[in-house]
Amino acid sequence: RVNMSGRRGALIVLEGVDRAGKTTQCRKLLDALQREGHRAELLRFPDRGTAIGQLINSYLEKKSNLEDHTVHLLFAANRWERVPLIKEKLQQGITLIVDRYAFSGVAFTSAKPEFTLTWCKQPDVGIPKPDLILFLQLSPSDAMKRGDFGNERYENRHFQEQVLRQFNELMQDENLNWKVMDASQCIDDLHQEIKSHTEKVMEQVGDNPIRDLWR
Ligand code: 2DT
Repeated sequence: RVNMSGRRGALIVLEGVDRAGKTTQCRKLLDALQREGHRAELLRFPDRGTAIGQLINSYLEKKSNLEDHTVHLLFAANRWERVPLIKEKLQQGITLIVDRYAFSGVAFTSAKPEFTLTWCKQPDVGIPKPDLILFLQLSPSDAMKRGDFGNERYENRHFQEQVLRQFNELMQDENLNWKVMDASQCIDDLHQEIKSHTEKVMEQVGDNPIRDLWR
């Protein structure tokens, strides 16, 4: 379908530590935008449906072990394999709501000992740059109150604290449009905030070219 509006879609990313409510908020945002007549679609990373995604899934479920650099590169490859689709949809005027992106990629790997932010960013340099990154902020103790972590890899308090530290580093980058949201508030208030930031950005993108992340 061609894009009659002359306006491209916006690339909206939701990030945050586990249990912050990203997936719930992505769905609510999608519903709200579609109800108002916008063209919007959801993506999530890792995308466990591809061949690479299946390798990642089995690693996360602890059914396989992968060397740490190797799995980092697989997560990045799992984004690159969706880049043509992402660009196509944005050009068609479809707004994309993305549940985790390269920021999770960098935050989770660089939370492991011996990894630098610089090394971790490299494989994602050049993927489409988000127009907006909503960071759902939740303290580790509030996250714990939402119930036990699951059984997947990375789902423990110590590691999540390291991850949060790495996200905080990434948020210092002023070339990116980060908005920090208080994820301890109720679902509907948080949704309204997310929706209003998103709609503002959707207006602003116009026909601006899609930029490259970290380049
Ligand atoms: P969920 O499917 O519950 O979001 O968990 N991760 C994610 C990485 O380590 N690197 C990445 O690039 C991405 C996108 C975060 C997915 C888990 O995988 C981690 C939690």
